[in-house]
Parts: sequence; C-alpha cells; structure tokens
Amino acid sequence: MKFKKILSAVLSQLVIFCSASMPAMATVTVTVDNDALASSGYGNRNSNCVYITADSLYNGDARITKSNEHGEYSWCYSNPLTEKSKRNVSIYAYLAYGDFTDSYAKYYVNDGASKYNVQYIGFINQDKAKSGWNLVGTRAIDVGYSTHAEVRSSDNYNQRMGADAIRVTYYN
Ligand SMILES: [Ca+2]
Repeated sequence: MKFKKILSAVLSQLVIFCSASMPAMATVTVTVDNDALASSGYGNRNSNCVYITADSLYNGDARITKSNEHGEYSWCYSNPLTEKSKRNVSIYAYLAYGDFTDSYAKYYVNDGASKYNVQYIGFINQDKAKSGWNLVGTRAIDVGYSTHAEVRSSDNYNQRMGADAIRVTYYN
C-alpha cells in the first residue's frame, strides 16, 4: 500500500516533468489545389467531379459535380507531421465560383488510424460562402498518417458541389 502511494507520487511528478519539458509542436499548414500541382508529387482522387476552368478559380481551375451524384474529391499531400498525436485540425476551402451551390458540402481529413481513414471536420454551405478562403471547421483528432483531405457532396438535387484549393492547418 505504502509502496503504491510512493509510486503514484513519483509517477505524478514524472508526468508534470514531461509536460513541462515537452517542446510545443509547430503549426503546420498544407495548401493543395485540385489536380495536384507539380510540386505536390501526389495524385488527387476524384469521383464524379468534372474539370472546369475560370479566371476566378484558384490557379484558374476546379472540379465540380452535381450534388446528388455522390461526388467526392480528395486532396493528397506528403505527410507533414513527424509523429502521431492529438492535434487541432482546421480546414479552409477556396470557393470563388457562382455554380458552387452545395448547401451541405462535408469535409474530412485523414486521421491516425490508417492512411485511408478520415474524420469529419465540418460542413460548409458553398452557396453562402464568401468568395475566397472559408474556414470549414476545426476539430481535435488523432493524426499521424495525414496524407489527404476530402469533400463529399450533400446528395441534394439541383445543387452542385465544387472542389478547388484546400488548406489544412495542424496545431496544438
Ligand atoms: Ca484550382
């Protein structure tokens, strides 16, 4: 009994020492356009989204799909994280096109379970979004593989979901 108490006291001190001496993990931001830029080195994955071009779009292009056709788009990138841990993850979507009208476009990011697994981060009404970068949401999740973000359409009729550039920020 006494030994357990001592052990527990030692352990609690150890925990305090470790938290105090751990360096803060840096904020990491990844920006990926639809259809990988030459610098990204990874192929994005597309399901039912067609390629469009317009001056207002990020790098002059984007992907679009009818929302009721189960469209999905994944932005792939090199893993910017060096360890698995719980981090806050924010997703920002670049939206600047009148035909992006999906009222419930859902965004996900890769987690620490496997390189294919994703966690829901939030949704955005693309029809009401401001022109440019929009914060979709922030959630604390277990990360580690961190090799892609994803958007899925709402399945609503008479709407269209757009996938242009995306920005993912990992921070403490
Ligand atoms: Ca683009």
